Amino acid sequence: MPDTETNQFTDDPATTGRCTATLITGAGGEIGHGLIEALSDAGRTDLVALDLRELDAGLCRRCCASHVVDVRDEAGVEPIFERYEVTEIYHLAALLSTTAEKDPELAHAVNVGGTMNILTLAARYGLQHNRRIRVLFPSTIAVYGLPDVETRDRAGAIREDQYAEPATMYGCNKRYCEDVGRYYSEHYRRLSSARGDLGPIDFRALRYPGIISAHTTPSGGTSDYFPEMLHAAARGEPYASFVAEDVRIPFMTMPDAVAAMLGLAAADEARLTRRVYNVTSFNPTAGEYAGRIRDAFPGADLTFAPDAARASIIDTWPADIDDLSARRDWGWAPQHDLDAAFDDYLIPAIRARAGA
Ligand code: AKB
Repeated sequence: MPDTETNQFTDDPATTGRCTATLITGAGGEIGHGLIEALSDAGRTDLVALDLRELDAGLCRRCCASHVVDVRDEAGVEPIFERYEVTEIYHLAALLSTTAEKDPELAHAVNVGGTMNILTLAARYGLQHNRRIRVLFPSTIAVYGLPDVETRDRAGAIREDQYAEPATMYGCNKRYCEDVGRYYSEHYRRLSSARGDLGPIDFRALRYPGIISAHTTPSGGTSDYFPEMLHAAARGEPYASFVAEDVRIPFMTMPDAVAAMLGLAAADEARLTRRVYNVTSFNPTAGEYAGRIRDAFPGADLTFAPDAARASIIDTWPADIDDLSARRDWGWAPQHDLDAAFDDYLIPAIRARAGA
């Protein structure tokens, strides 16, 4: 896969020595948009973006370079590590749960093969340059596999060590990547006489719930019903939800999802009691979302036409997750509860965009 680089800076790293870089894979995706905006607004000038497609111009201007590269192609990704002194990686490239169920083998190649390439290169170049690269990884509530709806509804808020038996390819992919990330951080090459107390990378992961953005709509996820419903109503279009009114899973806003990843990245490793953390904020039913959306957009044509197959995915996910470990270890706390999500973020941002 050709690597077409768009370098915003004249001081080409190849001639002036290796610039440090914060690598963001899947940069053009939903979380990538929010993360690049937050990092560049915070003054970071070392953002190197990777995606399968060119970044939009606004995002590209916030990065010092952007590369069109397939994370499945190790030979295509490796030049990035040769060209830049990579210090931190946000590895966001992935196929989500519904897409993954349509092509499990492709999902494995992208979600696991792509992650293995990133971990392998981070370890190799980190060891070469005596730098332990920090890798931030978005895992998911899809790593949980509740055996049936009765167990799910009885279980309450799930801790990280409960029911982690995924029932989807996406969940299996993410669960494995969590484990191999921990291996690279704590157990790498156990038989090597040269191994130290810590592995060559500092891997940290968040088990994200559904994420709602005021600005973008995801694709290929099974939690997409809430963003699809909201943005259809904002456009004045009818929407039939593919999940039933009583479906309840944990959610958070995109600003909170980005803040959680930056908070975990900034945490003192010595304070972390685990490498994989739950984070969440609110968990109303799909019907409660519809009610709030109708309040904001009177007359919105929102109905429910459950897709049994997609609903069978979401029935294995928890209705709520326990994020006490994140709150205790590195001070996680969401900015938006349900009321603030609608009143302070979603509706004002959508109205402002409509006005513009
Ligand atoms: C999906 O729906 O697949 C994702 C997720 C919950 O991880 N948004």
